[in-house]
Amino acid sequence: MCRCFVVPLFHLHRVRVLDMEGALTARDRVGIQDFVLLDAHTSETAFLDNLKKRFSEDLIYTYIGTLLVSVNPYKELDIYSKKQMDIYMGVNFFELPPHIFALADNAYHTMLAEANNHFILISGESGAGKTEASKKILQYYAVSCPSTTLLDNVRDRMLLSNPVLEAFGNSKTLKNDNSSRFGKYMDIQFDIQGDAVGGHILGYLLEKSRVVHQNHRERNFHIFYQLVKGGEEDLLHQLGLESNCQHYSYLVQVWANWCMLGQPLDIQHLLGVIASVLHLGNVQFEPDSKGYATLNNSAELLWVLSPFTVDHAIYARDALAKAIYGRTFTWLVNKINDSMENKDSSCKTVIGLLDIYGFEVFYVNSFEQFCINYCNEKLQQLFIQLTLKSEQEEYEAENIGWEPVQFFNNKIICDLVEEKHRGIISVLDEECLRPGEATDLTFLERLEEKLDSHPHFVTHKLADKKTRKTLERGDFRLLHYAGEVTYCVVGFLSKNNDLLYRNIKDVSLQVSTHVASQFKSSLLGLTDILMSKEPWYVRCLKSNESQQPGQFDDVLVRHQVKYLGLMEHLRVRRAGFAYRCRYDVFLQRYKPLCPATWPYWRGVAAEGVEVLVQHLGYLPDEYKMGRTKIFIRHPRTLFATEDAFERHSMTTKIETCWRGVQA
Ligand code: AD9
Ligand code: MG
Repeated sequence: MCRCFVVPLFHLHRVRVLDMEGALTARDRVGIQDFVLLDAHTSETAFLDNLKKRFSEDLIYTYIGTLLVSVNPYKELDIYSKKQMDIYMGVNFFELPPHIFALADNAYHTMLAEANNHFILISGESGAGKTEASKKILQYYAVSCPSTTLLDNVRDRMLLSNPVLEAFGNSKTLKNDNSSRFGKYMDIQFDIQGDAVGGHILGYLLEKSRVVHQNHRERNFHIFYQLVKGGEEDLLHQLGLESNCQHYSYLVQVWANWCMLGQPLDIQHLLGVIASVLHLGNVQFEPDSKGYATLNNSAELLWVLSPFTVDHAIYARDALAKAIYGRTFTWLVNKINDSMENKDSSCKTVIGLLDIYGFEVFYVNSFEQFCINYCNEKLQQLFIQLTLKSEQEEYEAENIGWEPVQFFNNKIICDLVEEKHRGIISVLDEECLRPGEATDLTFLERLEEKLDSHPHFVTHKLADKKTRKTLERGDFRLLHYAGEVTYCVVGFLSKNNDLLYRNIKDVSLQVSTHVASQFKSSLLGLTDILMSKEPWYVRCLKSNESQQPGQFDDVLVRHQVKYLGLMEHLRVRRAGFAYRCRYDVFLQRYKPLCPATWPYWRGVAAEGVEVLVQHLGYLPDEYKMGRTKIFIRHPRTLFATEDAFERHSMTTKIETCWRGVQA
């Protein structure tokens, strides 16, 4: 029988099982817990092998330095209990196996120690696990941070805001049964003692078009099914609804489960509005003798008289339904904010959580995918700027020379979308200012004129012979950082206009603006919010397309590793120095390895470290002494030191045991 000693290693994020009979070590079996410590010339294949090895052992988290990579397991893992939270509370990042709680805890303690604001950027494609990750983080703060009864109320509301917003903003898509159809940024507010005292949410671009149209095998927003299938009989009667989803043109399938927040009266009104949207969907039109639309059934909760053709009337009906739903969603976000916002000034710092729709590629991609993918480009750009910036700043602060790293900068694609006059959004807005003349196809022609030689923009007309075969005449293709996406221009103008016909606006709504530009400015606002805070990253990977547990699709994961720039991030983290550690921490761990530092070093920690590494035989090229930290160039140097430490600990343990036996 083999005997194993499990030794959790400080800094190294790996639990090594020392197999006394020379069998498989844990490192071979469960992989390395931090990619920074993989071999210096890690290939993409080695990177994937490590992820896969860990995934097969249900170890879904791996670090790249302080960035957390998470692979969606598509099954419940017993790693999110209160007990697990307690284990991670206040423990050094590197002492325990990688976990979303470790990242949440570290952001929290750094925020307290440095009294500054932080944010956690969660990214990855649709279905990769972003929303689940953000919920785990929120739970961690709500459950683990110090508490008073007064605050429990606020925390409950913060937790409750999730299912409520998901009901109104999430839906089943082909990629994800619970896909977020809006972007969410949530500030969790902390007071000076570190109590979570409030929250504030910003919502981004709800996919309103889903109210009136869903792709084959997709659904409308959950709330409709929850109301129709889960609403009590009295309520349904009052709202004039039937408990049969098939009855409503805007709905296709069933959804149960119902959760709400707020005052009873608000809820009643809210449900009334939701019901009116359903009724609106059932309003049918017929042409009269002059060709004008007449209503052939009347909507009881909202109705409009209009000299429209039938097509125009349907368009107006759907536009009204989308606008009502969009505004209801904004109202709901405001209501939730009112209920959990901390109004007194005791709130000191915040941790922002960003969970935004992931990069999407469908068989047919429209305006919505264009906005969603543009948003992901912006976040990737921010990630590049902040990673390089923070790395560079740390080197400068520590007086260590900075060595530039080559990486793909997606700024060129962001510019392609957002540049003034020439960018796609500008061209779209200009076309929208030519009502009656401009069409989706003239928009495409304008793009072709302005972007004919752009390396990331292709259309049927601009493509070479081979590529042309893969493009329809009404398409344009963007070469995103995450891969190619072909967009069909149909509907771009009307969706960008998001205009309601004049008389409807007069009845119930105010003037609306072009959506893509609005979205662009709200993204710029978000970028400003994030740039003023310290970043933490969770990169979520989708393990397979069929949402099955235990399946690791190599091609799919490799693609995500590539476009999320994980290899580049690893290179940045390793630029010059793979590892760094504060002098006092380093000395505390390794001082037993040198007679001059054991059991105490009475001088300055930096000098103790210098004596220690000299004793260990570090060559001058292998490390640098910064202002507060030692920087080590290669993982192998650290591994050698760690091995020496393990041998030392083992010898000490055996000696202690032996003395015990003798005594
Ligand atoms: V989208 O861009 O909103 O379409 P997300 O948010 O990235 O997408 P989501 O968090 O909704 O994906 O995860 C999709 C599904 O994967 C969840 O409904 C869970 O069934 C599953 N999942 C994700 N993360 C975990 C996890 N840590 N443990 C278990 C998970 N299951
Ligand atoms: Mg989501």
